[in-house]
Amino acid sequence: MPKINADRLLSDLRHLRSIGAVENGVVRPAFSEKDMEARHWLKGQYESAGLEASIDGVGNVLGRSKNDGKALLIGSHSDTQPTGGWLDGALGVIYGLEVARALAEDPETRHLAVDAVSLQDEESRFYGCMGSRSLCGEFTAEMEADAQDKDGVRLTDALAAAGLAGVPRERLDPERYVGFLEAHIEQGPQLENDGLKIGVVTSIVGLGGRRFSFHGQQNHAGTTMMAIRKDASAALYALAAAINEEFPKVAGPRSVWTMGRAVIAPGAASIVPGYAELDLQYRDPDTAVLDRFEETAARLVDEINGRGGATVESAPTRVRLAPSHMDEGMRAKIGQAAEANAPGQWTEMPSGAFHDAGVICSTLPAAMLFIPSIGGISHDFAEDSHDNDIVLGCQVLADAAAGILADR
Ligand code: HGY
Ligand code: MN
Ligand code: MN
Repeated sequence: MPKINADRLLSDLRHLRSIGAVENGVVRPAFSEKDMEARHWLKGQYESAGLEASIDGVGNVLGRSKNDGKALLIGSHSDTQPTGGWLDGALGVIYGLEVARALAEDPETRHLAVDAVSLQDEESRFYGCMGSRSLCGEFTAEMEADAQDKDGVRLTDALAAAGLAGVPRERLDPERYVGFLEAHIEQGPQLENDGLKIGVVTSIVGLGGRRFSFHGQQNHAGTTMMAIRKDASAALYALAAAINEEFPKVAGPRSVWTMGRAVIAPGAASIVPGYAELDLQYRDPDTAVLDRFEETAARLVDEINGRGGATVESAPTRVRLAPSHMDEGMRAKIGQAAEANAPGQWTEMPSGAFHDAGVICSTLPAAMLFIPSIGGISHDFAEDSHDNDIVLGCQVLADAAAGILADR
């Protein structure tokens, strides 16, 4: 079976980490100067690995094998959260590069076709999984025209600044591929807590989000009696409390919801706020639960509007991402490779994080593997994994890739 080069793998991961490094983490939001620097570096690495490489019109970096026959696409995303960890996405991108090289260096597998990819804006600066949606023909002109980041930067301007305006956009050809493999850090505590080394992903959560905008009357905090106030922040707090009260009644066993962003304006202690915003994100493996969250939120909004104080409007912050199931045959190949490399130290598990595989599975058979996250921490500068777990995960992926391609 192909042997990955551990030193080369770790050296490339550490080089990618250095692009946008801040303390122990990385700040490389989609289309930022550091993001594009990383993408141009990756394009060079793909070329050095013998792949035909390109950066498409939304920033996806694609390295295509020159070998004949159906290919396996392997990768993830190299953009990061605003305060991102060094492995979220980057692990799967560099694994794709390393697996392409390892199979090319082994006489038994050098005829097999591995394409490598770094997808764009998985972390939703403008649109969650924009790059994989674009590859699958699911990023429409309307979505693009409306897209702007939390600071009001328009996507069209970011594309132009990154030198991508008018650049052709790639589309995945289902005839070319046997499937898509994505490796990722678990971003949770299960593998580490259970003393396991590999997770074979069974399903990926679905995800929805809404932004609530509160419109009140800005006024003096001393002379405006409580009975006549139209306090936008009071309505925000009331809605947030009601969500935390009502959502558990309609939730499933793996439901999560987060209100991670709030704006209260003008944000002064002696002013009754006239405007506020609250972002809500909710996730569940079951579409029916996501529907119930949306129905409950709509009911609570109506109740707030019925009170006569500040009024609230509700709008989606993203196109909902449906729950998805990974390909059984590819999962079995990952399981066989895990058993060969880490006997008894692997498990099948659902993903509470969303991933590009959850989009690409609508176009190609897709599967994922996880490696352990130290302390289960992610989306934080403290995110990390042990070197031996990183190296083991890549070897498992290489063996799984060889197994999948051998059957094509
Ligand atoms: O939020 C997520 O699940 C992914 O890490 N962007
Ligand atoms: Mn992430
Ligand atoms: Mn990720």
